[in-house]
Amino acid sequence: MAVHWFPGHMHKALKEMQEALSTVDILIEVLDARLPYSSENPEIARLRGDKPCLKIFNKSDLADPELTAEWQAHLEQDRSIKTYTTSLEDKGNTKHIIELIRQTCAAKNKSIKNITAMIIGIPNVGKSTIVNILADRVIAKTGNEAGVTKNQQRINLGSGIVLLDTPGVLWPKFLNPNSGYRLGISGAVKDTALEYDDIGFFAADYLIKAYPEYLKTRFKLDHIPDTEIEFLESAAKTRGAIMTGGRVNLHKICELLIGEFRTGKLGPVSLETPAMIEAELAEVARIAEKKAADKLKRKERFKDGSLTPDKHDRKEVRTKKRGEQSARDKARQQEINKQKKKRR
Ligand SMILES: Nc1nc2c(ncn2[C@@H]2O[C@H](COP(=O)(O)OP(=O)(O)OP(=O)(O)O)[C@@H](O)[C@H]2O)c(=O)[nH]1
Ligand SMILES: [Mg+2]
Repeated sequence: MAVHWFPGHMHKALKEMQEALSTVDILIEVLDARLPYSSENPEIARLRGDKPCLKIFNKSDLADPELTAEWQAHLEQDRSIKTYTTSLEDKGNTKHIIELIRQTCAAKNKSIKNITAMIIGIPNVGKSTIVNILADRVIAKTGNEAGVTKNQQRINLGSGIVLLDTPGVLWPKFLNPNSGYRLGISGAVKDTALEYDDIGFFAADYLIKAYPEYLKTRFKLDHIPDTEIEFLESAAKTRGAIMTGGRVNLHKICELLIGEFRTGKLGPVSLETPAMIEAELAEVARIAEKKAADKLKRKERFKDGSLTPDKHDRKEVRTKKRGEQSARDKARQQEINKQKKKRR
């Protein structure tokens, strides 16, 4: 089942962000360092216009450092993009964001004195945590679940900078379904909108190929099986995720695997690479092209009427039957008339 979560409050939050935009000088888009592509909201790119935007890779303590560096180099090939990594573990680094905000705004408008920065991004990526670190006090509510911040909140840092914390938002449809799975695995989608078995299978399939050694150590396995189902079964046995009767509790082992990924217990793991995304987007484009071509073909077939083949066939059969019936009625009437004549 594809992952999908775009409740009404996100639509409202996006609208309110758009309304606040005219009072904002710079956007700080917080991305998840473990999934820099999938955590980038296309709605935000649309909303942003030509406002300066800093892209912050947060939760870098949980991500694979080599892949984080690869992603930064990849995105910065576009010279207008500047990325910056940070994490809860590295508060000194996070504070450096204030300097980056000033520099980026000054580059655009030298005379700017008072700056409003809007912090935006997907749910549960650490926006409010960053606000608290920058403010040096707990001022915004944080929590390890998607959808903690419900409304915009203005925080005056003093010295001419105001931060605007915003609720996490996703977008109506994930064009690349794999991005939906990755967002689900990362914790950006509310638990009630997820099937743990689905995202668990997706995660297991990726992890046995990308990080087999981490799984071997964490789940005390002598070797890594070839398929995700075999891995989940072996892991369930070592972790006691077994139901009465001895069957494997797949739901439980999937939930456990996802939990250990989210808390970093598996090791520093990233869920995507630039090469993977390039291949997936090519596949998405191929499917979209095929769909469009099929639609065009269907249109061509029926351009002379709105009837579907079924309806059309049924109408032909009905007309034929009616014709046969009226021929039979006519013959019967002629026979009756003939008999009448004879009797006279
Ligand atoms: N390991 C790790 N955890 C982090 C980091 N930043 C935030 N967290 C945790 O991630 C969870 C979500 O943080 P929040 O700041 O509430 O996230 P948010 O983006 O404001 O979430 P919403 O308000 O729901 O959109 C909390 O449990 C934080 O402690 C980080 O850099 N590393
Ligand atoms: Mg928040």
